Amino acid sequence: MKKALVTGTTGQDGSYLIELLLAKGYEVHGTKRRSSSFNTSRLENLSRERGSKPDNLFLHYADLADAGSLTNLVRDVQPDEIYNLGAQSHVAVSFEVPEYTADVTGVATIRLLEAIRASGLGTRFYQASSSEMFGSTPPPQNEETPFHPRSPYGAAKVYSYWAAVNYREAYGIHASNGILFNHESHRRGETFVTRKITRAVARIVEGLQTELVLGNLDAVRDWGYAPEYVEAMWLMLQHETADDYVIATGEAHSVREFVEAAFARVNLDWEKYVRTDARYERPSEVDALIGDASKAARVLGWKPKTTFTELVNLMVDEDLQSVRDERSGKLVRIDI
Ligand code: NAP
Ligand code: G4F
Repeated sequence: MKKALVTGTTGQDGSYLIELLLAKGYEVHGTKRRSSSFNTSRLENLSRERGSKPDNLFLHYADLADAGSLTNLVRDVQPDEIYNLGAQSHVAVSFEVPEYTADVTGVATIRLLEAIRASGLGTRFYQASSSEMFGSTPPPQNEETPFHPRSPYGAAKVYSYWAAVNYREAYGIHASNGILFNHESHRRGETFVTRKITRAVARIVEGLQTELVLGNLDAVRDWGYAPEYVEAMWLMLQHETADDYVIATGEAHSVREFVEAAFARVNLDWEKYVRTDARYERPSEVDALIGDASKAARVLGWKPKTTFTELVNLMVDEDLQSVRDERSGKLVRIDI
């Protein structure tokens, strides 16, 4: 049985990756952070489906800012694969907490790579790199496109990207970067723009909210469906040689188009509910990200399946269901 160690298990991607790895028969070890309130809600459906925590899932307290916690975990678990998904992942927030973001989203990658090097175990390493690294370099972006980050988050991800490349070249570690473009789902954090929109649409329909306040509606993103993107992470670590891959749909839409489609799903005119406020704009914006994932298709056989409209519809539908369940008292919180 293969063993995987995943950082960021309580996040959107972590929860989908855990499900994938468990389905493939892995023993999965995940990190979670101490929090004053429950922070494992995204893992709850695993418990709910089975009636208890899956036998092959082990959650450990660790923090990416705490080298000892990471080194001890690698030593104790002896994983075949590490997926480094943990990060301060919010671009706007990174302008408010730049040093913390540099540490957790940047330097922490070296902590994990050093733990692998010290262990001598031959553990394979996945680094959650980001299209945000391309920043102001115009689209389409692929593996050869130069980086020009536009946020402390983007700069920290560039540091981690090169750390993974360097440990591959210097020490022969099987370290791969997945340069993932935006990917969404109903498990997406509520303050990222897609989920903020679909949640607002559901709450407006249910009479719990009257307006939606956003920032820059002209930004263009390449939005895919998260469960398909974690499959690409796994494929990278199964490949004989480590390498770097762009994962994207190649289809571009503006925030305005996302808003339009989400309100259209419930037959509402978005212009009656949406206004903009400069407080949601960033000191420097990334105008357009559109990925060319042809290398991943050619080498890994990975291709996106869910279309933009399907993604918007499924997110709106799930949020409507959640709001209705919550109102009827159906949602029960279980800590895992
Ligand atoms: P997410 O939902 O924000 O999850 C981030 C995870 O990191 C959470 O589990 C969080 O724990 C954990 N974390 C934060 N600070 C930590 C710390 N100091 N120590 C340990 N864990 C910490 O992010 P996501 O959307 O799943 O993205 C996964 C990864 O892919 C991130 O590295 C992100 O930057 C990167 N990425 C995401 C996208 C995208 O479109 N989603 C695209 C490209 C790259 P808590 O739950 O306790 O906060
Ligand atoms: O949803 P967002 O916050 O995602 P962003 O900044 O593209 O970052 C996400 O994708 C990256 C991959 O490219 C990841 F690496 C990163 O971890 C994260 O998952 O914002 C998308 C766009 C931006 O241009 C933003 O300015 O939407 C615009 N926007 C407009 N109004 C807004 C809002 N963004 C947010 N979060 N909230 C708004 O009210």
